[in-house]
Amino acid sequence: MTIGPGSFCADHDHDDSAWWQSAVGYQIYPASFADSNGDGIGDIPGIISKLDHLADLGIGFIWLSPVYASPMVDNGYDISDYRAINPIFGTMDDMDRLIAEARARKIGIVMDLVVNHTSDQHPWFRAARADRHSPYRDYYIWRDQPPVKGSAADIEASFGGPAWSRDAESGDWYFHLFAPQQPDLNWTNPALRAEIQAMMNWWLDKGVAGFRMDVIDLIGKQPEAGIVADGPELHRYLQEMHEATLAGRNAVTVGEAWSATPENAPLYSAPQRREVSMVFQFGHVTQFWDDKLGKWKPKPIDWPQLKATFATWQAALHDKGWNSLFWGNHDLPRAVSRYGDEGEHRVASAKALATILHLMEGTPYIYQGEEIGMTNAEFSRIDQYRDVETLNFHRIQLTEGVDEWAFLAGARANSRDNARTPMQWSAESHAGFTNGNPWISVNANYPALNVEQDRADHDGVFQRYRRLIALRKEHAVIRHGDFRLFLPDHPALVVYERSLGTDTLLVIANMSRETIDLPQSDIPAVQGSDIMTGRQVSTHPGARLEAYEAFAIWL
Ligand code: TEU
Ligand code: CA
Repeated sequence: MTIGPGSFCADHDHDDSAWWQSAVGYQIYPASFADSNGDGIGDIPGIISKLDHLADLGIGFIWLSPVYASPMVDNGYDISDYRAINPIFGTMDDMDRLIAEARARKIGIVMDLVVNHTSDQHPWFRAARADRHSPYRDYYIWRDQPPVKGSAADIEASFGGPAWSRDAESGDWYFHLFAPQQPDLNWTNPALRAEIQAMMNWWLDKGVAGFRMDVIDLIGKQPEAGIVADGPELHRYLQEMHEATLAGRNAVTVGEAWSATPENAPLYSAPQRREVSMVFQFGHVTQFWDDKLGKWKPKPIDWPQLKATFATWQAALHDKGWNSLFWGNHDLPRAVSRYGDEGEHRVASAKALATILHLMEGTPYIYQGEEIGMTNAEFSRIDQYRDVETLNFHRIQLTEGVDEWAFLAGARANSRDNARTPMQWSAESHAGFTNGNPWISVNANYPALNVEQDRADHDGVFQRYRRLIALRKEHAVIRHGDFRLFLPDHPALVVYERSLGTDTLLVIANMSRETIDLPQSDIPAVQGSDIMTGRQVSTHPGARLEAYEAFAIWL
């Protein structure tokens, strides 16, 4: 294991892997985590006050969603100053204190690096639109005419509508893959790239542990050729960035890459290529979206398909790169609502999901609230939503003839706001999140579903996560073992083996509401104790698994 000045290493048996291969990440969405001053918006002092909860869980680093200066059109993913903190979240002193307090608990802070685009309020864009001859003009992407309908450059923005908007000041058209208030940066400009690299070094020098790179697979875009993701220069930019900022630092980096495939993912994370530690890949998410209406018309989860995706990714990056492992984030529905059972079997299914994810190879990420099995927002009216994407698509799809109820059903399942309701800390008012009025409603289930309640349950979700995180640090086979899937076609059983040297771990989960007796199969038949709970379990044919029961046993 490499231990450098900026490393947040865990105590485990020694091998030559990087610190972030034994660490678990935890994502904080600051507006919804903990509010310290009663304005209804979570903030950095709030995060500091909850660090002991995270240290106790055992995480190695926090991925902090954006806290930079921002007009908050996209909740901070529209940055107007990369070196300033948004006053609603606190001050730079608070930020420095967060880095120090986290480090004292062996937790690294991973900043969200949003450099595909800036806010339209960023001084670069203000200068660019004010003066065609400004050196900042070329930091963005311009056209003097809108693209011809149906031509290659006629691209649709991710939040709906055309990706080209007219700038009233200069009269020209600028490119934006997200909201019009999020103009895309022109990465072909070397001066722009150097500014981004300098900014990254500034944060690294402050002591942050690394970066989560927002939609990083888009920076090599060539809009005129209709190329958006995975452009021809993408990997050259990432290698240049690594060389200029990360080389020799021992940081962790994770690139968000919706276009990543099992074939091209090693290009990012193979160690010798010196790009990023790993990418977030979304095959397991998008495979259950509608071909036409996308996330707004989700398909039911099909476990054989989902297992096949995981098995493919495990094999694709084993010894060739590194996987990230996640069920949710601030853009996705709650894990237990999407892949488990948010009703009767909430706790059991949350633990089963944790088990099957955390015992695979890769760096697992926990999205805030997942460690207590928080559920989707359950909003039923459009005025309860805050998310720009949800509100835009509501307008667009209703115009296109989709029924209000159908859209709301899709949003109920897949809107980004499902994961953005406030963290449920206690049974006190507003779930202990704030003394004021939360910016988005707290889920009504908080009196019975909160950190205090779940942590007190030794069979609860938190204790399962805590155990899984500890096991990863203890056992090299969990970090680096070979992966083998059993019963690929079984509709509900998830069974796999991890093996390294003489250690073999068998993981079994029933991902359904029914009781299942293990079928005759090639699963090794053993009896012994579950490594998570110590209770006696059996893998013999006929052994009974209750709804969402999950265990792991040494062979
Ligand atoms: O998300 C990338 C992105 O493409 C998402 O908007 C995604 O397409 C959508 O949620 C699926 O419906 C990143 C951030 O995670 C997201 O919060 C930002 O809004 C977006 O980039 C723009 O910065
Ligand atoms: Ca606040």
